Amino acid sequence: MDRRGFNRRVLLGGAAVVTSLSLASEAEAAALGTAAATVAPPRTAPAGGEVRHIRLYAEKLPDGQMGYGLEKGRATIPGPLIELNEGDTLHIEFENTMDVAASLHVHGLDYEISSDGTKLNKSDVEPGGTRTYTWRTHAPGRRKDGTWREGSAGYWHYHDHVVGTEHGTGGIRKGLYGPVIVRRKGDVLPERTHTIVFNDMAINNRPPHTGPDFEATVGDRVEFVVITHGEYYHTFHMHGHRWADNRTGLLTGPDDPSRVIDNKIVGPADSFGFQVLAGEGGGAGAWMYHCHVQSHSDMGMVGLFLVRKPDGTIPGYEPHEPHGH
Ligand SMILES: [Cu+2]
Repeated sequence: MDRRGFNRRVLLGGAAVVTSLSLASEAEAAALGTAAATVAPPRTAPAGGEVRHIRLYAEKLPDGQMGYGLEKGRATIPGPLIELNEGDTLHIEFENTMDVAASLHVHGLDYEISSDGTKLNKSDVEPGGTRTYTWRTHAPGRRKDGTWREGSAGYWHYHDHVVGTEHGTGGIRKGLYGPVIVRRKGDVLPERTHTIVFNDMAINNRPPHTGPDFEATVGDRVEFVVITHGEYYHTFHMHGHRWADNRTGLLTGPDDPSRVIDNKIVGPADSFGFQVLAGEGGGAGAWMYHCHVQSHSDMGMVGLFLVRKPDGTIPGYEPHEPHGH
C-alpha cells in the first residue's frame, strides 16, 4: 500500500485503524533502522594484495562420494569456502589422496595454463600426487587502450575436471566442488556464509528432502552462495527474502537499477550470491528455499532457512517433523 492509500484508510477508519497505524509505524521504523539507532554499520572488505598459501585435499568419503578439504580426513561437500580480496594471490598445495587422478579447476579468477586443472595440458594430479595451483585476482581498472577491465570480484566456484571423463563429470557428480568468493574493497561482509549447490537433482549431494537447513537469528546478515552443477536447469527460490540481481546481491543505493528478485534461473556451472538480513520484513520462521521447477521441488530439492527469534524459538516450526514430500 502506498502512502496515500494508507493515509486515506486512516482518515476513513477510526480507532481500529489508528492501531494499525501505530503498528505500521513501528514496522517502518524497524525497517529503516530508526528504532535501533545504535546499530553499527556492517564490516567491509579491505583492499587485497596478500599472497596466501593453503593446502587442499581431494578425498574419497566413506559413502563413496568425493570431497575437498583443508585438512586430511576433513573433506566436505561442498568443499571449503575460499575467500579472497581483489589483488590477492592464492597458492594451493593440492594433494590427491584418492586412487584416481583428480584436479582443481577454478572459475572467474586469473591463472596460468599450468593451473588449469585439466588433462589436456597435464595440470591434473595422479593418485597420491601433489601439485601447486596458483590463483590470482585483480581490481578493476582501465586498460592501456582505454577500455575498462572488470575486476575479479564475484561469486565463483572450483571443481574437479578429471574424474570420470576429461570434463570431470564423475568428480563433480560425486561432490568435488566448492565456492570461491572474491570481494572488492568496501564490499559489505556478512556474519556468515552458506553454500547451496544444485547438483543434478540433489542439494549439496544430500538425499532428497533432507535439506541442508541453515540457521540464523532475526537480523543476522547471512550470505548465500548458490552454485549449479550437473545435467539440469533449475530456478533457485527463497521464501520471505529478496536480493538484488547484481554482483553482490545488495543494492549499491537508491539509484541502483538492478532488479530485486527472489527467484533466479540457474544452469550448470552458474554461480551467484547474495546477502539477506534474516527475517527482514517477515520475522522468524522456517523459511523454505527450493528449486521452483515444480517436479524438482516435489522430488526433494528443498531446504530450510531457519530464522530464530532472539529467544531461540521459531514460530510454527516442529524441528523433527519431516518437511516437504
Ligand atoms: Cu530444479
